[in-house]
Amino acid sequence: MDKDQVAEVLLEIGVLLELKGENPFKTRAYAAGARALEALTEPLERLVAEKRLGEVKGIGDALQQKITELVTTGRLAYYEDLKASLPPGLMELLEIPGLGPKKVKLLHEQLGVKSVAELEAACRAGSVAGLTGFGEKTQAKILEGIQFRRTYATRHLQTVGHRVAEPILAGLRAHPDVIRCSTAGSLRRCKEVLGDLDFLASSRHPARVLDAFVGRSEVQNVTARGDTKATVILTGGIQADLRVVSDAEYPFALAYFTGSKEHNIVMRQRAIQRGWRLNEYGLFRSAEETRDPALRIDCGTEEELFAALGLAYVPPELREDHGEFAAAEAGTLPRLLEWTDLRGSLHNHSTYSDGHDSLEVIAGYMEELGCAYWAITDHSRSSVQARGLDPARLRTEIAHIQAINARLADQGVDFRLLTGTEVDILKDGLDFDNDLLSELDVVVASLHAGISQDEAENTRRIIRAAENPFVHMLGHLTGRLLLERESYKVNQMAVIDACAATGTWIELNANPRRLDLDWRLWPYAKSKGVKCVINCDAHRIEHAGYLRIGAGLARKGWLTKADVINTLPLDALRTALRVKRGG
Ligand code: DGT
Ligand code: CA
Ligand code: CA
Ligand code: ZN
Repeated sequence: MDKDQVAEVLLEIGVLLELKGENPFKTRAYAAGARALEALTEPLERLVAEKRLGEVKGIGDALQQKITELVTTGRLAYYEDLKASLPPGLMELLEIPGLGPKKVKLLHEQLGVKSVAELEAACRAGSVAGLTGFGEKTQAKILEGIQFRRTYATRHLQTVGHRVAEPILAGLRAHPDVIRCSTAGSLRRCKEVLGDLDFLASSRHPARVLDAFVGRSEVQNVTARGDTKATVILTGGIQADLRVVSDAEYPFALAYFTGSKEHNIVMRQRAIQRGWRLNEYGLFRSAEETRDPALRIDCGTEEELFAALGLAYVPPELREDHGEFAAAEAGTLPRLLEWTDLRGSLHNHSTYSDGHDSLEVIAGYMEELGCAYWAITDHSRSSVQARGLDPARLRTEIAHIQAINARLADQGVDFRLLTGTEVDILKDGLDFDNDLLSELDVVVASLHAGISQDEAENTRRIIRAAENPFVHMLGHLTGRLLLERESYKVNQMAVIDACAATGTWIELNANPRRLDLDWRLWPYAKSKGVKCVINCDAHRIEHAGYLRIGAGLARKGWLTKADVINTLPLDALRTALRVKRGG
C-alpha cells in the first residue's frame, strides 16, 4: 500500500471509531496520523523498512505498528475487525450532506437506522426531527440530501473516470488478442461529468478479450455478458461497457460509440442523403438497415469515415452537434488548443493563504515542470476561512516573491513567479483598493461570500468588478461545484458582454469540480472577442496537472491557442497584462 492509501485507511479508522463513540482523542489521533503521512517528504516504504516511523511528528506507537502492517502486508486486521463490527450501511450515511459521525451514531442508536433507505423512511415518518440536536429543518435537509445523492450517484467527475479508465485501457492494449482499442462515449468526448465509461476493442477472439475485462480485479459485479459486449460495475460504483468488434468494423464502431447521440443522428442523416446506411457496423451501400460486409464502404479510420461523408475529421471533443457539421463541411474547424501550448497558470494559492505549499516549493516545482511563469494569487482579507491576506501581509508576500525572482535571475533561470491576488468581490466594490491592486502583476476577482438570491444583484457586482481597470480576469464565474453545488444566480451572457466591453479575461477554472466558464459558453465568449485563461486554482503543486484537464474543456469550447492568454510567453504576457491598465 502506498502513502495515500494508508492515509485513507487511517482516516476511515478515525471515522469508524467516532461512529462507535470512542473517545475523541483516540479518533483524532488517526486523522492527525493521516495528515502527517501526507506531509512526509521521504518515501513511506523507506521509513517503515528502516523502522524510523517514530521520528515522524504525529505518529505514536499504536499508529506505527498499524502503518507498518498496512505497508508491509497491504492489510490491517484491526481495521477489518472494526469495519465488521458496524453495519456496512453506516459509512454510506456519512455521504449524505449534513450528516457527520455524531449524527449517524445517534440515528443508529436511537432509531435503529442502518441504511439510506431506512433513514429516508424515518425522515418521512417525522421521527428524525424529534431527536436531540436535529429538528424539522435538519430533517428536511437530510431528505433533500438523499434526493440530491440519488440524482447524482450515477454520475462521476471526469477525473474519476480518467483515473479508473487508464489501467483498463492499458490492460486492453497489452492483451495479445486486441488489435486496436480506445475509450469511447462521454469520456472520449471530454465531458465534465460522465454517466458510464465506454471502451471499444477490435479482435479476432472477442470472448478472450471479454474474459480478461470481466476478470479484472476492479470489477465488483458483472451486470451483463454477451459474445461481443459486457457491462460491469467497478469499485466505487462506476459502470463500464466494453464492446469488441472485428477490425474492419472498428472505425465505424468507434465513431458510433463515441457519439454523442445528437452527433450520431446527423451522421446517419448524411449517410441516408447519399443513399447509404450508417450504423455501428459500417457505412453500407444499401437503402435498408444491414451489416452485410459485402456492401460495406471500406474505411480504415474515423478520418476516412468522415471523408466519405464529405467532412473534415471532427475531434471527439466537438461531437455534440454544436455546429461541427457546418464547420467540417466548410473546412473551417478550428485547430484546437493543445495542453502543451500552456505556459503556466495565473490563479494559484500558497501557504500565505489556504495553499499547501510554500513559494519556494512552488517555484522549484513549476520551473522543473517546464512552466514559464506561475502567478501566486492568494485570497484577500474577507475570505477569512481561507486565511485571506490583509494589505500588509500581501506586501510581505510581494517582497518575498520579488526576492525569489531575483534569485532565479541570478541563477540564469528564465522561470518567474508573478505577484497577484484573488480579490473578493464584495457588496460594493473589491476587497483591496486600486493602489494596492496596481502593485500586483495579476489580479483575479472572484465572488465567494455574501452571494445574493437575486440574479441581477450578483450580475451587477461581477460586472462592476470587470469594469475595474486593475482586474485582469474573473475567477470561477458561476461558483458551481459539479455534482455537489449548483451555480449561484448570475446572468453569464451579460457578464461576457461586459468583459468584451472592458477587455477583461474570463477564467476557465481547471479544478475538475469547477470547470467554469462552462464549455457551452466559450463559443459565444470567443465570438465577442473575450479571451480565456486556463487556471489551475492550485492549492497544491500537484494541481498543476489540472492544466491538462482545463485544456480538454477549452478544446470542447472550440478554443485555439490564440484564444487562451496563458499560452503567451512571459514577455508577451506582461504586455497583455498592461493593456487594460492603459499601459
Ligand atoms: P454518458 O455515459 O451518459 O456520460 O454519455 P455517453 O455519451 O457516453 O452515452 P452512452 O454511454 O449511453 O453511449 C455511448 C455512445 O453510444 C453515445 O455517445 C452514442 C452511442 N449511443 C448510445 N445510444 C444511442 C442511441 O440510442 N442512438 C444513437 N444514435 N447513438 C447511441
Ligand atoms: Ca458512457
Ligand atoms: Ca455506455
Ligand atoms: Zn476562489
